[in-house]
Amino acid sequence: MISSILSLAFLFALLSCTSVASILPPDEYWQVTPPLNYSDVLYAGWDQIPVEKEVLIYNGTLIGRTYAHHPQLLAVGPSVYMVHSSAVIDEDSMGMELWGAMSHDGGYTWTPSHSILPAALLPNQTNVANFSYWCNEAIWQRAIGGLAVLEVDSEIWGVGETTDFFCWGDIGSGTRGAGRIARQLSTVDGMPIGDPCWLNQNNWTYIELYNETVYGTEYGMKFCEKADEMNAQLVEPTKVPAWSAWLYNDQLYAANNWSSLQEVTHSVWIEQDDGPGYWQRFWRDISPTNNSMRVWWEMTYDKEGKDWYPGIEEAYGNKVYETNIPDAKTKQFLGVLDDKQSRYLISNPRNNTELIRQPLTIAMSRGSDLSYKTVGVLRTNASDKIAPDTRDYKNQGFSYPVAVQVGHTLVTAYSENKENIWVSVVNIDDLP
Ligand SMILES: *[C@@H]1O[C@H](CO)[C@@H](O)[C@H](O)[C@H]1NC(C)=O
Ligand SMILES: *[C@@H]1O[C@H](CO)[C@@H](O)[C@H](O)[C@H]1NC(C)=O
Ligand SMILES: *[C@@H]1O[C@H](CO)[C@@H](O)[C@H](O)[C@H]1NC(C)=O
Ligand SMILES: *[C@@H]1O[C@H](CO)[C@@H](O)[C@H](O)[C@H]1NC(C)=O
Ligand SMILES: *[C@@H]1O[C@H](CO)[C@@H](O)[C@H](O)[C@H]1NC(C)=O
Ligand SMILES: *[C@@H]1O[C@H](CO)[C@@H](O)[C@H](O)[C@H]1NC(C)=O
Ligand SMILES: *[C@@H]1O[C@H](CO)[C@@H](O)[C@H](O)[C@H]1NC(C)=O
Ligand SMILES: *[C@@H]1O[C@H](CO)[C@@H](O)[C@H](O)[C@H]1NC(C)=O
Ligand SMILES: *[C@@H]1O[C@H](CO)[C@@H](O)[C@H](O)[C@H]1NC(C)=O
Ligand SMILES: CC(=O)N[C@H]1CO[C@H](CO)[C@@H](O)[C@@H]1O
Repeated sequence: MISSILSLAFLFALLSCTSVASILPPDEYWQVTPPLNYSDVLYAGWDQIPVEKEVLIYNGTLIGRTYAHHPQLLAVGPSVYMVHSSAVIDEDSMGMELWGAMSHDGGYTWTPSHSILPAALLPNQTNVANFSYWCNEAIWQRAIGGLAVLEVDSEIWGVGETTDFFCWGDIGSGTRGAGRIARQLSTVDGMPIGDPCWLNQNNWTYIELYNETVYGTEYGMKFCEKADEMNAQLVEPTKVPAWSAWLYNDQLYAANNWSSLQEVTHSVWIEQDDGPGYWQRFWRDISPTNNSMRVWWEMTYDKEGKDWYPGIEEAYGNKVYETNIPDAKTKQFLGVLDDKQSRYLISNPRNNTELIRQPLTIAMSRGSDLSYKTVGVLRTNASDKIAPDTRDYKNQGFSYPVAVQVGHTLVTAYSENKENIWVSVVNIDDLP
């Protein structure tokens, strides 16, 4: 295949000019045993990872807001903060809000989830109309998704990404990012403190009339005083978020100039005995047709990550290569344990065209072996009672994983059927 010949040429070029040893060819990353068993629809042939606790943070049906995805986590000592998106019916639909909860005990118990960034609606709009209504009326839908939780000067801030949908007439349909909105969270109960404020805006912010929503009329469209500090964190390789206005408004293609990529993972640092260290991360293939159903791979020697996205925002010229890691075309999460040696990939490693997002698994790559050799099931067998949406975008399964280590446990969060938000606490010793 042309793409693998090119990636081998690229790797060979790296080897010959820097004489490093431990760069694993991307198509050798997935070496788990036993291999994926496609006949085992729930477990894919793998064992369940023991979990210390499963906590339902947000029950969409119970709350009457049946859409929820994009959880994000931050741990500060034993406190864990979460933000996630919450919409009344549909994915990324008019009035989607940032919600969140917090735990004081390493993820075992949580406050009820509550609204952090209110719906961005014009005075004549409500968030209850369905997706087709807004499309038929040719009205922009302003939606806010979960992006990050940050600590700045001992303050905790929840950050949402605007993801605004258009769907009418000659312009077709798509998403435009209008910037990031943040709000400080109480370290006592996770509730919002003070007004929401912006980390960045662009021309869409005003075209979509955010200035005539509560963000203008009540909160004055103001930038956060600490916007520079937060923006600086959000370009650090270990913190670059999965989404951005640029990723929504433009395209980022892989090295084959064809595969459309989004939802970049955080980076992990790889030390080498016989060469310089480097950052490594993965991307999700979001190509609407001819999707590779594979995870995509990227690396850089630049310690500050200035020579790749988001330091560079270019559609072409990105050195991102296809791996052999199977993928259900869903968001994944890459992290490293506090030992700095054990890399974990939380994903739906099953290339099913039915878009059933289970099992949700954790695969491990340990020490100098960069391949993923062991894998276990974090969660599977999602409820088949799914509250209806009007976009047909809901999928059975567990998706949008994130994780953070707290002491000797890995606190993970994910969405069930894009409507419930769960946390699973896993003892590090129980990882596969
Ligand atoms: C694959 O899964 C199916 C269904 O669970 C099972 O019957 C079969 O024995 C498994 N195959 C292997 C090789 O384990
Ligand atoms: C969510 O709440 C609904 C309504 O009370 C209930 O039927 C459902 O079982 C709950 N879901 C979970 C996962 O507990
Ligand atoms: C609300 O007002 C805007 C202009 O401010 C208009 O474009 C829109 O059609 C109106 N109706 C709804 C339901 O948004
Ligand atoms: C917004 O700005 C981008 C470039 O920054 C440009 O491509 C786009 O056309 C602009 N949109 C409008 C409606 O002016
Ligand atoms: C909001 O911004 C738009 C675009 O710049 C402008 O046309 C409109 O007058 C503004 N609304 C208010 C209330 O300032
Ligand atoms: C992709 O496009 C770049 C120019 O932007 C070119 O240098 C490169 O050879 C192309 N790669 C493939 C696989 O076509
Ligand atoms: C599908 O993708 C492959 C690369 O992964 C490319 O070679 C092929 O031309 C693509 N097919 C179509 C129909 O675009
Ligand atoms: C899957 O869940 C259903 C109920 O939701 C239960 O009846 C069934 O036993 C579960 N299957 C497995 C293999 O756990
Ligand atoms: C969406 O809402 C409209 C009323 O505004 C209704 O006629 C239509 O059936 C709804 N569509 C779906 C798929 O629920
Ligand atoms: C490329 C790839 O991983 N293909 C697999 C996709 O899933 C089918 C089963 O549904 C496997 O047979 C393929 O090998």
